[in-house]
Parts: sequence; structure tokens; C-alpha cells
Amino acid sequence: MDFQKKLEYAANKNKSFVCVGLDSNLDLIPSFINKGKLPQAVFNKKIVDATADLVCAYKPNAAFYEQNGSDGIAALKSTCDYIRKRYPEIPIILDAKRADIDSTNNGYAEFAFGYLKVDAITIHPYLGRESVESFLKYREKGIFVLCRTSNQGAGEFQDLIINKKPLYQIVAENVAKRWNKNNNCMLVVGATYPDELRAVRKIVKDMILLIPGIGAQGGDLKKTIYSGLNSKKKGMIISSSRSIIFASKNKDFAEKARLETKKLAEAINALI
Ligand code: OMP
Repeated sequence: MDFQKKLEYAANKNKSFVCVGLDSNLDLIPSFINKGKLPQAVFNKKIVDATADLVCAYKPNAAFYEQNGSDGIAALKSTCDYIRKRYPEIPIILDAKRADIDSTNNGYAEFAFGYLKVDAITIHPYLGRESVESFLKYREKGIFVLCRTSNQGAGEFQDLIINKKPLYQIVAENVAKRWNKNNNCMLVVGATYPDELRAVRKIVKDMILLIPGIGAQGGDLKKTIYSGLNSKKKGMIISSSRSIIFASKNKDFAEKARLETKKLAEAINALI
């Protein structure tokens, strides 16, 4: 099943727009888990078991695994395998923000789609369409292109006016018009900038938007939902990491993660 179909199925089944970000920083996971083998994988599996009926996707961020070398990569692989086997209906988005010249991208894509077997990846657009063909050619995968990011300094480049338009809007236009030949492109827009989110939504109409920034980064949920929904009242993946997975550092961490996920999913559904 291709990424978008899988996403739609999981979102409908679980009635959820919520993606749980598996940003399982080894320094922040409960100390009683941290002592065993591949603690990040042990932690993730418990979070996944507690939330799998409440989400539309999972998004592990590669940074938190790479920082721990081979054990981190093994934990990431073990997490992806676990989700794929136990919850095959739920798509995995690898947050890796890759993109380089073509030959290098083949290596990145092979790691994500060949080795980890994830359903989607995040990439940045800076090198242009020709270079990211190595990702776009995977028709059945989701390719999330950074468009307007959630960080404070996002505007330094992304808001620069070129031909009377901010750069992030040109990214949205190009991805929609020139990059999306295989209908597998999507955009990343931060919840911390609802006005920019609305502007992107006007450009891409029905395209799926990955929207991080709710929770720890303080994005406004109501403004995000009203700005991000498409004409079918769909088209959003609302991703939150720390406020869910680190809701408790005690034995009840998975239970608390479930509560936070449920709270967010219900709050979103109440606004639609
Ligand atoms: P929390 O702030 O803990 O919910 O984590 C946000 C996650 O989303 C992190 O993994 C970030 O790397 C990622 N993210 C952003 O925070 N801002 C962006 O603009 C884009 C992303 C992303 O691509 O997911």
C-alpha cells in the first residue's frame, strides 16, 4: 500500500490526525529503562503499544538515534521493524531532513526505504528538484519537503522576497507544480506560524501537510487546524513529540503518553 493510502486508512480507522514523534532522547527516557539493552527501542515499543489505536503515523527523528552510534541505529531499526510487524497499518515517517547531490541521495534513500523500510522521509529543498529525483522516484513513498519551518529563525531565508513572493511560497508552488509528478510530495509547515500555514494551504489546496510545533514549541492548536485543513477537512498530520513521549518520567510514562495523545486527538477532532 502506498504512503498516502496507508495514512488515510490509519487516520480513518483511529479517527486521528495525530502523529507521535519518537524523539527518544536517551538522556530523557526514564532511568529504569535506560539501564538495559537498546533502551530507546524498549521505550519506543511501550509508547507505540500504548498509542497505536490513537495515531495516524509515527515519526522517529534520526538525530536522536544517530547520536548514540551503532546502538542508536539498531534501536531505530528495531523500532521500525516492530511498528511494521505489529501495526502494519500505521505509516512511519523518518524525520531525517536529507538531500544532497544525486549519488549521495541514493545512499540516504536506501537507508530509509531499503534498510529501515519506512513509508516516508523528510527532505529539504535547497538543492532543487533535479537532485531530489532520487527520493521522488519512490512513487509509493511519502516525500515531505520542508517549506516553512517552526523554528524562531525560520524566516532568515524562508521569508526572503524573490519575484515579489517569500521563498517558502515559491517552494510550495514548485513542489506542487513541478515536483509532484508521482503524486507523492507533501510539505512540512510549522504550527508556530499559522499565517504562513494558511498561505501555504492556499497554494497547495489538497496536499498533505506535516505540521510539527504543537506541544513543547507552543503552537496554537485552533489557529493551526483552521489554517491547515484542506477543502475536504483533511490533509494534515499534526506531529508532537516531547509533550507526549516525555509526559511522565515514571513507571506510568506509557500511560501518560496515551493520555496526552488521546487529549490531542480529541481536541483536534472537536475543532473540525
Ligand atoms: P516537539 O517540539 O518535541 O514536538 O518535536 C518536534 C519535532 O518535529 C522534532 O523532531 C523536530 O525536528 C521536528 N520538526 C520541527 O520541530 N519543526 C519543523 O519545522 C520541522 C520538523 C519536522 O520536519 O518534523
